[in-house]
Amino acid sequence: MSPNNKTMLKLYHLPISFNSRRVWIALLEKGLDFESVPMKLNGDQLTPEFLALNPFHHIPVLVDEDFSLFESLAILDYLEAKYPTPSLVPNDPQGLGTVKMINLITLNELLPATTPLLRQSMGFTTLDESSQTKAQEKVATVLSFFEKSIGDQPYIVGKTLTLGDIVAGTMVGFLPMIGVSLTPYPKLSTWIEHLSQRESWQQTEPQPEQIAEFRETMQKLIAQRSS
Ligand SMILES: N[C@@H](CCC(=O)N[C@@H](CS)C(=O)NCC(=O)O)C(=O)O
Repeated sequence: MSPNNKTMLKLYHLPISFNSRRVWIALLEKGLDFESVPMKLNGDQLTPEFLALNPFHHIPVLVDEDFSLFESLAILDYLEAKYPTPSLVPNDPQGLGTVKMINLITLNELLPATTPLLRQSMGFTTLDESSQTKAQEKVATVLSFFEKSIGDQPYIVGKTLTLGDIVAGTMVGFLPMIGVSLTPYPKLSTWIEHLSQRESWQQTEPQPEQIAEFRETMQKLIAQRSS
Protein backbone atom coordinates (compact mmCIF):
# COMPACT_ATOMS: atom_id res chain seq x y z
CA MET A 1 0.00 0.00 0.00
CA SER A 2 1.26 3.48 -0.85
CA PRO A 3 2.31 5.66 2.10
CA ASN A 4 -0.20 8.21 0.76
CA ASN A 5 -3.10 5.92 1.12
CA LYS A 6 -4.51 4.73 4.41
CA THR A 7 -7.81 3.40 3.11
CA MET A 8 -8.69 1.60 -0.08
CA LEU A 9 -10.35 3.73 -2.72
CA LYS A 10 -12.75 2.12 -5.18
CA LEU A 11 -13.14 3.30 -8.77
CA TYR A 12 -16.16 2.25 -10.84
CA HIS A 13 -15.06 2.83 -14.39
CA LEU A 14 -15.01 1.73 -17.99
CA PRO A 15 -11.37 1.61 -18.99
CA ILE A 16 -11.99 2.95 -22.51
CA SER A 17 -14.06 5.98 -21.42
CA PHE A 18 -12.31 9.38 -21.44
CA ASN A 19 -14.39 10.38 -18.46
CA SER A 20 -13.04 7.57 -16.34
CA ARG A 21 -9.55 7.40 -17.83
CA ARG A 22 -8.71 10.87 -16.51
CA VAL A 23 -9.50 9.75 -12.95
CA TRP A 24 -7.61 6.49 -13.40
CA ILE A 25 -4.50 8.35 -14.60
CA ALA A 26 -4.71 10.82 -11.69
CA LEU A 27 -4.86 7.90 -9.21
CA LEU A 28 -1.79 6.33 -10.84
CA GLU A 29 0.14 9.60 -11.00
CA LYS A 30 -0.56 10.13 -7.31
CA GLY A 31 0.58 6.62 -6.50
CA LEU A 32 -2.72 5.77 -4.84
CA ASP A 33 -3.84 2.19 -4.42
CA PHE A 34 -7.41 1.59 -5.45
CA GLU A 35 -9.77 -1.22 -6.18
CA SER A 36 -10.84 -1.21 -9.81
CA VAL A 37 -14.50 -2.02 -10.45
CA PRO A 38 -14.77 -2.34 -14.24
CA MET A 39 -18.21 -1.59 -15.62
CA LYS A 40 -19.56 -2.64 -19.01
CA LEU A 41 -22.46 -0.17 -19.34
CA ASN A 42 -24.54 -3.07 -20.65
CA GLY A 43 -27.19 -2.42 -18.01
CA ASP A 44 -24.84 -2.80 -15.04
CA GLN A 45 -25.09 0.98 -14.57
CA LEU A 46 -28.85 0.64 -14.04
CA THR A 47 -28.76 -1.75 -11.07
CA PRO A 48 -30.20 -0.40 -7.81
CA GLU A 49 -26.72 -0.69 -6.21
CA PHE A 50 -25.11 1.48 -8.88
CA LEU A 51 -28.01 3.95 -9.06
CA ALA A 52 -27.59 4.46 -5.31
CA LEU A 53 -24.06 5.67 -6.07
CA ASN A 54 -25.02 7.73 -9.12
CA PRO A 55 -28.69 8.29 -9.96
CA PHE A 56 -27.60 9.56 -13.42
CA HIS A 57 -26.09 6.10 -14.12
CA HIS A 58 -22.72 7.46 -15.25
CA ILE A 59 -19.21 6.25 -14.63
CA PRO A 60 -16.78 7.16 -13.17
CA VAL A 61 -17.73 6.93 -9.50
CA LEU A 62 -15.15 7.09 -6.74
CA VAL A 63 -15.84 5.58 -3.33
CA ASP A 64 -13.60 6.54 -0.44
CA GLU A 65 -14.82 4.61 2.63
CA ASP A 66 -18.30 5.98 3.36
CA PHE A 67 -18.01 8.87 0.89
CA SER A 68 -18.81 8.59 -2.77
CA LEU A 69 -18.56 11.04 -5.62
CA PHE A 70 -19.32 11.22 -9.33
CA GLU A 71 -18.52 13.74 -12.11
CA SER A 72 -14.92 13.22 -13.13
CA LEU A 73 -13.78 16.83 -12.60
CA ALA A 74 -15.25 16.83 -9.10
CA ILE A 75 -13.44 13.55 -8.38
CA LEU A 76 -10.14 15.07 -9.60
CA ASP A 77 -10.63 18.07 -7.27
CA TYR A 78 -11.41 15.72 -4.37
CA LEU A 79 -8.31 13.60 -4.99
CA GLU A 80 -6.15 16.72 -5.17
CA ALA A 81 -7.53 18.09 -1.89
CA LYS A 82 -7.36 14.79 -0.02
CA TYR A 83 -4.10 13.46 -1.49
CA PRO A 84 -2.13 16.61 -2.37
CA THR A 85 1.24 14.94 -2.95
CA PRO A 86 2.38 14.81 -5.68
CA SER A 87 0.44 17.87 -6.68
CA LEU A 88 -1.35 17.94 -10.02
CA VAL A 89 -2.35 21.61 -9.86
CA PRO A 90 -0.17 24.73 -10.04
CA ASN A 91 0.02 26.75 -6.84
CA ASP A 92 -0.15 30.19 -8.46
CA PRO A 93 -3.52 31.79 -9.24
CA GLN A 94 -2.87 32.14 -12.99
CA GLY A 95 -1.72 28.55 -13.35
CA LEU A 96 -4.65 27.25 -11.32
CA GLY A 97 -7.16 29.27 -13.35
CA THR A 98 -5.57 28.18 -16.62
CA VAL A 99 -5.70 24.48 -15.71
CA LYS A 100 -9.38 24.85 -14.79
CA MET A 101 -10.03 26.68 -18.08
CA ILE A 102 -8.25 23.96 -20.12
CA ASN A 103 -10.33 21.29 -18.38
CA LEU A 104 -13.60 23.12 -19.00
CA ILE A 105 -12.70 23.81 -22.66
CA THR A 106 -12.06 20.08 -23.06
CA LEU A 107 -15.41 19.11 -21.60
CA ASN A 108 -17.56 21.98 -22.85
CA GLU A 109 -16.05 22.66 -26.29
CA LEU A 110 -13.88 19.76 -27.47
CA LEU A 111 -16.06 16.88 -26.27
CA PRO A 112 -19.32 18.12 -27.91
CA ALA A 113 -17.47 19.01 -31.13
CA THR A 114 -15.88 15.56 -31.21
CA THR A 115 -18.98 13.52 -30.40
CA PRO A 116 -20.51 13.59 -33.96
CA LEU A 117 -17.11 12.62 -35.42
CA LEU A 118 -16.74 9.79 -32.91
CA ARG A 119 -20.25 8.51 -33.66
CA GLN A 120 -19.49 8.62 -37.36
CA SER A 121 -16.17 6.81 -36.97
CA MET A 122 -17.96 4.07 -35.02
CA GLY A 123 -20.52 3.69 -37.81
CA PHE A 124 -23.50 4.96 -35.78
CA THR A 125 -24.27 7.87 -38.07
CA THR A 126 -23.23 9.53 -41.33
CA LEU A 127 -22.68 13.26 -41.16
CA ASP A 128 -23.62 15.48 -44.09
CA GLU A 129 -20.86 17.69 -45.44
CA SER A 130 -21.94 20.80 -43.56
CA SER A 131 -22.19 19.03 -40.14
CA GLN A 132 -18.82 17.40 -40.75
CA THR A 133 -17.19 20.75 -41.62
CA LYS A 134 -18.80 22.44 -38.61
CA ALA A 135 -17.53 19.75 -36.23
CA GLN A 136 -14.03 19.85 -37.73
CA GLU A 137 -13.91 23.65 -37.46
CA LYS A 138 -14.91 23.56 -33.80
CA VAL A 139 -12.26 20.93 -33.06
CA ALA A 140 -9.68 23.02 -34.96
CA THR A 141 -10.51 26.10 -32.84
CA VAL A 142 -9.79 24.13 -29.65
CA LEU A 143 -6.63 22.54 -31.03
CA SER A 144 -5.26 25.90 -32.22
CA PHE A 145 -5.90 27.35 -28.78
CA PHE A 146 -4.16 24.41 -27.08
CA GLU A 147 -1.25 24.66 -29.52
CA LYS A 148 -0.77 28.30 -28.49
CA SER A 149 -1.19 27.48 -24.78
CA ILE A 150 1.64 24.94 -24.90
CA GLY A 151 4.02 27.37 -26.56
CA ASP A 152 7.52 26.23 -25.66
CA GLN A 153 6.58 24.50 -22.42
CA PRO A 154 6.75 20.75 -21.96
CA TYR A 155 3.24 20.61 -20.46
CA ILE A 156 0.03 22.42 -21.26
CA VAL A 157 0.37 24.70 -18.22
CA GLY A 158 4.00 25.13 -17.18
CA LYS A 159 6.88 22.81 -16.50
CA THR A 160 5.16 19.98 -14.67
CA LEU A 161 2.29 17.59 -15.30
CA THR A 162 -1.08 18.95 -14.19
CA LEU A 163 -4.71 17.92 -14.39
CA GLY A 164 -4.82 20.02 -17.59
CA ASP A 165 -2.51 17.51 -19.29
CA ILE A 166 -4.53 14.59 -17.99
CA VAL A 167 -7.94 15.97 -18.98
CA ALA A 168 -7.01 17.55 -22.33
CA GLY A 169 -4.21 15.12 -23.23
CA THR A 170 -6.34 11.99 -23.00
CA MET A 171 -8.93 13.50 -25.37
CA VAL A 172 -6.51 15.12 -27.81
CA GLY A 173 -4.46 11.92 -28.00
CA PHE A 174 -7.57 10.02 -29.08
CA LEU A 175 -8.43 12.36 -31.98
CA PRO A 176 -6.25 10.65 -34.65
CA MET A 177 -8.28 7.46 -34.02
CA ILE A 178 -11.41 9.24 -35.24
CA GLY A 179 -9.77 10.82 -38.25
CA VAL A 180 -8.57 14.15 -36.81
CA SER A 181 -4.92 14.63 -37.71
CA LEU A 182 -2.58 16.37 -35.27
CA THR A 183 -0.01 17.03 -38.04
CA PRO A 184 -1.00 20.73 -38.36
CA TYR A 185 -0.22 21.13 -34.63
CA PRO A 186 3.47 20.28 -34.09
CA LYS A 187 3.54 21.35 -30.45
CA LEU A 188 0.47 19.32 -29.61
CA SER A 189 1.97 16.32 -31.41
CA THR A 190 5.18 16.54 -29.37
CA TRP A 191 3.19 17.00 -26.16
CA ILE A 192 1.04 13.92 -26.86
CA GLU A 193 4.12 11.90 -27.76
CA HIS A 194 5.71 12.95 -24.46
CA LEU A 195 2.58 12.15 -22.41
CA SER A 196 2.13 8.78 -24.05
CA GLN A 197 5.54 7.73 -22.75
CA ARG A 198 4.35 8.04 -19.16
CA GLU A 199 3.64 4.81 -17.35
CA SER A 200 0.18 6.04 -16.34
CA TRP A 201 -0.71 6.63 -20.01
CA GLN A 202 0.66 3.29 -21.13
CA GLN A 203 -1.08 1.40 -18.35
CA THR A 204 -4.47 2.93 -19.24
CA GLU A 205 -4.18 2.88 -23.05
CA PRO A 206 -7.46 1.55 -24.55
CA GLN A 207 -6.89 -1.81 -26.24
CA PRO A 208 -8.40 -2.68 -29.67
CA GLU A 209 -10.60 -5.41 -28.18
CA GLN A 210 -11.97 -2.96 -25.59
CA ILE A 211 -12.74 -0.49 -28.38
CA ALA A 212 -14.59 -3.19 -30.33
CA GLU A 213 -16.56 -4.24 -27.23
CA PHE A 214 -17.39 -0.61 -26.46
CA ARG A 215 -18.65 -0.07 -30.01
CA GLU A 216 -21.07 -2.98 -29.64
CA THR A 217 -22.28 -1.81 -26.23
CA MET A 218 -22.83 1.73 -27.51
CA GLN A 219 -24.74 0.45 -30.53
CA LYS A 220 -27.12 -1.37 -28.17
CA LEU A 221 -27.42 1.66 -25.85
CA ILE A 222 -28.21 4.00 -28.76
CA ALA A 223 -30.78 1.54 -30.16
CA GLN A 224 -32.47 1.19 -26.74
CA ARG A 225 -32.61 4.94 -26.17
CA SER A 226 -33.98 5.75 -29.61
CA SER A 227 -36.74 3.10 -29.47
N1 LIG B 1 -19.82 14.59 -16.93
C1 LIG B 1 -19.62 13.21 -16.56
C2 LIG B 1 -19.90 12.35 -17.76
C3 LIG B 1 -19.90 10.87 -17.44
C4 LIG B 1 -20.42 10.03 -18.61
O1 LIG B 1 -21.05 10.55 -19.53
N2 LIG B 1 -20.18 8.72 -18.53
C5 LIG B 1 -20.70 7.82 -19.58
C6 LIG B 1 -19.56 6.97 -20.13
S1 LIG B 1 -18.31 7.90 -20.90
C7 LIG B 1 -21.70 6.84 -18.95
O2 LIG B 1 -21.48 6.40 -17.85
N3 LIG B 1 -22.76 6.47 -19.68
C8 LIG B 1 -23.69 5.48 -19.23
C9 LIG B 1 -25.12 5.86 -19.42
O3 LIG B 1 -25.38 6.95 -19.99
O4 LIG B 1 -25.99 5.10 -18.98
C10 LIG B 1 -18.19 13.02 -15.99
O5 LIG B 1 -17.30 13.80 -16.38
O6 LIG B 1 -17.98 12.14 -15.14
